[in-house]
Amino acid sequence: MSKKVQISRTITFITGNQHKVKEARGILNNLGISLEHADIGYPEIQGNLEDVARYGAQHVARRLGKPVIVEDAGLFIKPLKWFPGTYSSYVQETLGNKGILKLMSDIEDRYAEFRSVVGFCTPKTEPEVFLGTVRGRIGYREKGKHGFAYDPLFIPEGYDKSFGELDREEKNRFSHRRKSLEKFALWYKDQE
Ligand code: ITT
Repeated sequence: MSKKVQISRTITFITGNQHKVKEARGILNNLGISLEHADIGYPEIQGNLEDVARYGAQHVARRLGKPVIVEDAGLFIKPLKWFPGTYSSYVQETLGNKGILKLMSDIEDRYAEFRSVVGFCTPKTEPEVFLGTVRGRIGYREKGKHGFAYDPLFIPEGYDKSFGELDREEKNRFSHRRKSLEKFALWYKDQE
């Protein structure tokens, strides 16, 4: 069978977020893929996570002339009509976790999910996207020093601890990022 994409054991992850790089390395190294990191930025178009990841991956793969992944993630809170969602970066920088807790102070329904979409592209192929989701709830206060950004707020389903209270290895076992990257890795290996 002919190869659909050119397989390389090393892929470049384009992100400005060092925490994501550490998590992604932990996940992909276990799956036999090694990651290089480049913080070169890419245009983030208006749209959902898939749109952003698809466009970003294609843009950078063409520009660098090598296979790349990008990842667009967000926290989606149901009683806030899935806010902050695609505005998660902006909201983290402005309202922050304390602002989210304030918005939710009178709200009983705490359901939330983290979503991660990995976009993969090579210079000569069309982009592919892979979605990973983890269900959970928003706590009543920030808990834990691990992780980053929204982690101290988010308590995954079946747990009493927030992502902020789990070490990287434990978060990596079932996080949104684990699921999107694993889907990508399985698809990628199937290209051989
Ligand atoms: P990029 O350069 O890869 O875009 P970013 O930090 O801007 O890095 P995103 O747009 O994907 O990443 O993330 C939106 C926001 O959600 C941002 O504030 C992140 O810090 C936060 N976030 C993403 N993944 C998270 C996770 O696993 N735990 C907690 N917060 C997370």
